Amino acid sequence: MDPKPKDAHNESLLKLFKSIAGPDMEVDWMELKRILDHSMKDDLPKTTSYTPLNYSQQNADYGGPAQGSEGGGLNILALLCGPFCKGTPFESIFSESNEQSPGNANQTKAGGYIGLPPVIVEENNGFSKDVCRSMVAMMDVDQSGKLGFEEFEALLNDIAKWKAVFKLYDPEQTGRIDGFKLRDALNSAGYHLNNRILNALAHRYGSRDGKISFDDFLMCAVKIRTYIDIFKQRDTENKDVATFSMDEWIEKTIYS
Ligand SMILES: [Ca+2]
Repeated sequence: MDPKPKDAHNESLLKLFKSIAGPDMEVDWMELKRILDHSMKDDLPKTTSYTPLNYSQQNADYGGPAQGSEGGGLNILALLCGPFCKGTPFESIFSESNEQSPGNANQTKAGGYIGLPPVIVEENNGFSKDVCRSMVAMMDVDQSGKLGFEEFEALLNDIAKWKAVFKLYDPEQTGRIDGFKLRDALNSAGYHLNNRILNALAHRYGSRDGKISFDDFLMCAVKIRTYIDIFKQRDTENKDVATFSMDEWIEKTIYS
């Protein structure tokens, strides 16, 4: 038996790990984001825009860049905060925004909505903070808050496997797969889940047009893997039954 190939692979992985981790020899979520953004930027979808729900195309009038760039956020704030801010220095902020767009200004005679630009979801800033944090939390067996070499190696192995699976169902490399392919993709990754779970995952990780992007798929897979592992640690006799106290359950799942 010749252990060389594995050693060589291990050696280069250790080198990579050291360069990412720095002197503390552990990878935190920001370091993970940096390396994932760098090495997988082509696997992520580009910026995507979604047409607003109930959007009436013939009434399309974006109502000027100022409103558009706020995405209606200030109006909602005014609605929610206006009454609470009466008599405070913040009152003027909300009353100004009210003047620009009084109550029903967004609704046309035909009942269509104006002043609503398409929803733009920025997907070109790399992996989300949340995905990176979750990946660290879920692989962080010793709960140090960061990934040591073995934890990092395990994560990279999983990512490599899931990336290969994702590519199978995204042959044109758009960075997104159809939600209805999620079952097949997860089956290929070795996870056989019932319809209720698959539906929940499609709602949780899908976008408005029912697509699931690569980083969301990774998150979904990490989560499934982690929760199955937590369960199996307690289901030692393989009976599909595990027992936790509430404290234990919260402790096992909260850092995820
Ligand atoms: Ca750790």
